[in-house]
Amino acid sequence: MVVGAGFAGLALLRSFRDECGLTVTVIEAGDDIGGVWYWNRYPGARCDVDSTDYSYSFSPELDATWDWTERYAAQPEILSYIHRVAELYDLRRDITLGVRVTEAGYDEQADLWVVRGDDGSVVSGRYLVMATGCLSAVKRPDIPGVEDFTGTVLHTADWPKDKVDLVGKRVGVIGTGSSGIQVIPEIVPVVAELVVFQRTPTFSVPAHHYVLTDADRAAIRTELPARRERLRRSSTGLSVPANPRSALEVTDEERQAHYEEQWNSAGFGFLLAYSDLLIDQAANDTAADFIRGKIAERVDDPATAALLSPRTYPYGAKRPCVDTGFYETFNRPNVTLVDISASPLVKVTETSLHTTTSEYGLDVIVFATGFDAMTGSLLRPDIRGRGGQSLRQHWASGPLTYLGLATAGFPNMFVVAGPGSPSLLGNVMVSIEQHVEFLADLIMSSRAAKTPVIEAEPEAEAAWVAHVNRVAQGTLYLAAASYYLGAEVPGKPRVFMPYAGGLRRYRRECEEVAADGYRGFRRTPTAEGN
Ligand code: NA7
Repeated sequence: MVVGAGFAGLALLRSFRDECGLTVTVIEAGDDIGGVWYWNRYPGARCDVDSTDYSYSFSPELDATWDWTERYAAQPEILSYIHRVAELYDLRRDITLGVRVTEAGYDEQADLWVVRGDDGSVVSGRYLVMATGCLSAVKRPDIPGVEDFTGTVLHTADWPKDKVDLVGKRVGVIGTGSSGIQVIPEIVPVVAELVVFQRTPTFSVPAHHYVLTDADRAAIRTELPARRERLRRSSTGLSVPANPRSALEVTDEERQAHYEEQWNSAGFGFLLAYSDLLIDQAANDTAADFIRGKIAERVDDPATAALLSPRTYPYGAKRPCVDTGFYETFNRPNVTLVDISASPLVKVTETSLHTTTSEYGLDVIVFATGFDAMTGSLLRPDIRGRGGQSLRQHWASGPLTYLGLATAGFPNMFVVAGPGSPSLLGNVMVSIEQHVEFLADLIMSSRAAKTPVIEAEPEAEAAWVAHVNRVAQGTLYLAAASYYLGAEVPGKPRVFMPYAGGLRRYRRECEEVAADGYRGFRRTPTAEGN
């Protein structure tokens, strides 16, 4: 059984069913497939990674029949792509839509997972793969009085399917992460007034988005196999080359010229301008200063530019953004930036949003406040492993995984793109495909050896968690209150969750584990001896 029919769930279904010959059922909470790309329908939603790189690599047939229209695909086009994949591989027949998994328990006698849905349905199967996404459990801040608001309340990650009319409205957007940064410039031309409530400023660089021409597409097609191989072997899964040099080993002039060049083309890859931006504070400062300088150039009012300039954490330590016209939005007369770190939001009334110092009359409130990241979608259902132990209990002090894929005491349960994997720190598509390949091989080789029950050994899990922590210690990631660190939800354990060693190193670790007879996984026959 697979939970979730986003990119990960669909890749699992195709691989496990069509390549491994397993019987697969996918359970999906949404009324349609697509995962984050189903739910995040807000205006301006688009991928931050080049469409070509943010697509499946398993099928030349699929590649041959699909052409992206833009450098970064918008949400509707990504969803169309997902629908195309489902059609091409006849995936829908094994997907149950509109059922949210509420419980999953391991039956130790039968060695089966028993999964319950919110519609009362019960299904069971030998393997349970959680493909529920690392950014899918929607986070709605608990501001008193929201239910009294007579206007419209929206969340970017749960945007209505029907068109929302924002023309001539007074709109407040809370949050300036990737979603806020995309939705704000998109809606500003039509709204009467826009009030942006910012708690922490974000580092954003220009996306350099453009419509692909026939010539672009022809070039992409020609280089696709080599590009895919490059991505597969890279540390980030991005096609922007990583500069191996230190930011501190070049002259100020040379560095400035390089940043300028990257600024004018790299998009998300700006983070790869030098090799030590995420490990050396002095190196990071050079990039952060450069970006702050650009913000000052793009925003007319110096006080607003200062508010939009991050100063409390290193560039890249929180998920950096790419934008199209975000900073310029604040030069419009109908846009106000409110610093809610200085004056926090305190309440909502029928017509207004209140901070400690002011009241803002609004027709629409947009929460762009993100997710309970990485663990949210895994801990919202009640998952119980051996001896009825709950995952919530097992992970009470933070997620414990082996390779980010399995957790001790929960045999035959796997996670794709979960905590402990590098998925959030690079192109998630490359991680997803690597995880799916690894799991397919692990499961099939275990079944062939008549040891189909697979469980992470506690020692292997402890060693991996320690390794993930050790790798993070050598980076600047720990210097920001980010969702990588569990800081996005009050009371969440402060543990660095993604694997910061990069995709290349992670893939090598997985290959070594496999070559070593899947070291760290205990593989046994079923209780019934099958
Ligand atoms: P993010 O990146 O988590 O951003 C959420 C934003 O909302 C961020 O600016 C937060 O400020 C703000 N926020 C969150 N909770 C609150 C509360 N309670 N009050 C005020 N402001 C709040 O989510 P996105 O949806 O933008 O992007 C998610 C991912 O999608 C992104 O990383 C890409 O991978 C694509 P904070 O920084 O916490 O102070």
